[in-house]
Parts: sequence; C-alpha cells; structure tokens
Amino acid sequence: MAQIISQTGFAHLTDLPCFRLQLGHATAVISAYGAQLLSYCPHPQQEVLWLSSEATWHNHTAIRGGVPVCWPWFGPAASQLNPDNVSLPNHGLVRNRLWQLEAHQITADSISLTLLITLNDLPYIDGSCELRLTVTLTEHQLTLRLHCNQPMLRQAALHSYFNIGNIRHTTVSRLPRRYHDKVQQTIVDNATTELTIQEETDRIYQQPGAELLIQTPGQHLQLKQHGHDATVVWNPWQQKSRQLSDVTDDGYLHFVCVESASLSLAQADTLDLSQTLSLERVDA
Ligand code: TA6
Repeated sequence: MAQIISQTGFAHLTDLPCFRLQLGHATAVISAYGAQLLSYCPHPQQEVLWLSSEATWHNHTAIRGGVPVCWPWFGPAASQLNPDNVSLPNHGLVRNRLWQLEAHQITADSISLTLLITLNDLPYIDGSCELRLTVTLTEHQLTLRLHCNQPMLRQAALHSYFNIGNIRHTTVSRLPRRYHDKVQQTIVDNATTELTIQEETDRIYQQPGAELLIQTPGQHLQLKQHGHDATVVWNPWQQKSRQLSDVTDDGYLHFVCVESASLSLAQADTLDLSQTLSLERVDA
C-alpha cells in the first residue's frame, strides 16, 4: 500500500497539521509547521527519530525533535545576515512557520512530498525567496532534500534528532578527526574517527565524508549526506537538558543530533542539501 494522508496531530501534538506517508511497512510523518519530519519508521514500532515528550508548537515555538530545518542561518545569525543587528531567532526563520504542500508523487516504489515556504522578510535581502523541502520514502530508506534555486548568502542544516535508546551505548563513526569544539571553544585533532558521547557535546566537523554511521546495540543507522560542508554533533547532557524547558531531565539520554549542514558564508550560492537514512538491524 502506498499513500499520503493529511492528518491533524501527531503524538501529543494533537492539533498539529501533518502529512503521513506510507509505503508497505515504512511510514513517515512530516509537520506542515516547520516542514519538520517527526517520525520515520522503516518497520512498525521501529522509530528512527526522537521527539521530545515536552515538545510544543504553540506561541511560535520550534518543535524539539524530529528533523528541524535551519535556514537561512545556523545558530545565531552572523552579522552579514543581520546587518541591522536586531534580535533574531536561533537557527533561522522557517522552523516556526507554516509551509504549504506544493507537490506529491506516488510511484510503484517511492512516495515523495514537497513543502514550500516563501519568505519576504529576510533581514538582508530585498524581495522574496522560495525554499523547498522534499521528503522521499522508499521501502528501505528516507531522503530529506532541502533546496533553493536562488543564489544567496545563507546557511542551512537538517538538524536531525536520532532516537538512540541510550546515549552511553551509542557510537557515531566515520567522522573527520578534526572538529571545532563549541563547548570548549577550541579546535581539536582527535585520535579516532569514532565518537561515544560522555559529556555535553557540541561539535562542528568541517568537510566530513558522504557517509556516517550511528550504531546502537542491535541496530546501525546509515546516514548519507550531500551538499554539506559540515556535520554537527550535539547532545546537551544533563545540566543543559535541565535548562531546556521542552526536554525532560533525563531526555539527553535518549537522543543524539547528527546534523548535515552547509555553513560557509564565503559566497552567495544555491542550496541542495540532503540526508538519506537507512536502518540495518544487527544480530545481537
Ligand atoms: O546544533 C547544535 C546547536 O546549535 C546547539 O548549540 C544547541 O543550542 C542546539 O543547536 C539547539 O538549538 P535550539 O535553538 O533548537 O535550542
């Protein structure tokens, strides 16, 4: 069975406008608010993404979990993108706005859906700009593609929160050795290409490869990325988790963010950033 259903509500977010994609055993749910993928299950009950039980979307709040779309800046807006130095939200302007359904397609072996947002209030650009997010579900993988044809100065990220059971038993591998440690404010040359998180972690890896692996006992998630110039790995750990009103005190144990990003502000450019997820079960 292959279908796309428009539905109101997902999990505890009972009034959220969403689309549910189903292809055979695989399902995905994407919110029109933020064009945020909230769920990807290659098989029933096998949730790849983490969504905070405390997430909310009212009062212009960005939803904590799934795959938030960060655009046209990542983190706080850089001065080139905020010439008047006004107060702007973290991670851009599209996480907390409604997107429109632009197109959908069902073929024998895939379903895809494109959401569109048009902005005419970018603080550093005159006129309007269109950004699209296409989600494509096949039986064995899901691809998110964030694209914009207009060359412009911008950053972007697919800020994926992965459901990992227990952070202490999770490894992210195939990372570059060098990274910018945002917690310690230093550049680090690591001895390994593997990371097991044991403390607050906020790292920017420049020029990572096209394929990463997130391993937990019993399963391997392959993450392929394209159009990126950085990968960000984030976990707030205990103390920061407690400071986040939309994460429970032990919430940090259950997710890791591994984000495909395009962060360079060296020149105006179009955008074609994607992340493809495929889950492999591993015999214990
Ligand atoms: O991607 C990591 C990061 O930039 C962290 O520095 C952390 O603040 C996180 O994103 C979450 O940001 P948010 O605005 O969603 O609270």
